[in-house]
Amino acid sequence: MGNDEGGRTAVTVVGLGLMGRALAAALLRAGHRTTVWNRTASKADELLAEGALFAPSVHDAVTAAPLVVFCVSDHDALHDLLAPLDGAALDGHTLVNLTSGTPAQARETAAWAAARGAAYLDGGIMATPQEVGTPAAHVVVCGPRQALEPHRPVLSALAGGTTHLGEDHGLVALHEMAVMALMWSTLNGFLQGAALLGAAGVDAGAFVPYARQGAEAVTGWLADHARQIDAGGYPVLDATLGTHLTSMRNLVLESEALGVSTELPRLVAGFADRAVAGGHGGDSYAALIEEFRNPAPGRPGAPRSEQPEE
Ligand code: FVH
Repeated sequence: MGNDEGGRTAVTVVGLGLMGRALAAALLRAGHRTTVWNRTASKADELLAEGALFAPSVHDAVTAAPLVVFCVSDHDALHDLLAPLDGAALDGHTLVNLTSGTPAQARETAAWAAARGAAYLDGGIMATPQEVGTPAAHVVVCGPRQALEPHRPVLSALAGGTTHLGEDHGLVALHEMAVMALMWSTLNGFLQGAALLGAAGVDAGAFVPYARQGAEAVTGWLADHARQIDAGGYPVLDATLGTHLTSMRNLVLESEALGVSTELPRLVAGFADRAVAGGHGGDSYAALIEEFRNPAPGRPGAPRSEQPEE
């Protein structure tokens, strides 16, 4: 199941959605003997034309290579595929799971695989399918480092780099969530801005140069804010949290006046309101971290013992 007579390294990809097809194509381009499997077999057609081998079952796909990459919709789908496999199929194989999930799901799957003799690396590809196989893509994995090292050369076909985040199988899922939290907040801010400007007859396209400038400014602030968060002190950097709060309240008022949703602006101002009330009005924006880390009693996310009595 290792190298074939031509010296090509064997690798399997299970799941040929948008991302799985891009992964398999990059492995083929790098010259690896690539076996694929997908529930809907027709999604493999282009890959077969490029030299991929289609396995008749997940069992055959797994046993075809020492390294098996899974990339399906979610962990339920992953479990459907893994459940019928036993130690005879899995023993000695390394499973790299690029399916998104929660840290608990990753740890559970790792324990399940270990009980069947397989090494499990939970992974994530920080890229769009179009970027896979280029330096713009980056692979992150977690789990036993010794399981990664023999497979680094094959994984290097997928991205410009592969980073091992740590032994804890939950770390990749947590990093993915942290990045998505940032992206969704950024996109929601863009949509709020586009709705405001749209109410004044300004196209979203005209907003883009200003939105980009704002997003780039925020990008530039991240390292300073991270230093303050890690140090636990928030000396003002540019504008105080109190100054931000005044502008946030204006945003709530103007959204209301224009008939645009005030849900997001009120949420944002609510965080700042509480932090200012807690004495952080003269601090930098990074002081808000305390609202995220320690939700006040009664706020969503606060430990249940701190919820007010009904
Ligand atoms: N697309 C992206 O940009 C990203 C970026 C970073 C993270 N991901 C994660 O990758 C996982 C797969 O995403 P995807 O974009 O490839 O997703 P789809 O194109 O929807 O393909 C889904 C595949 O999963 C198969 N599948 C679903 N349910 C089952 C099941 N019960 N049994 C077997 N296979 C299943 C599906 O098969 P089929 O519908 O073609 O038969 C596709 O192969 C995902 O976790 C992202 O969060 C993507």
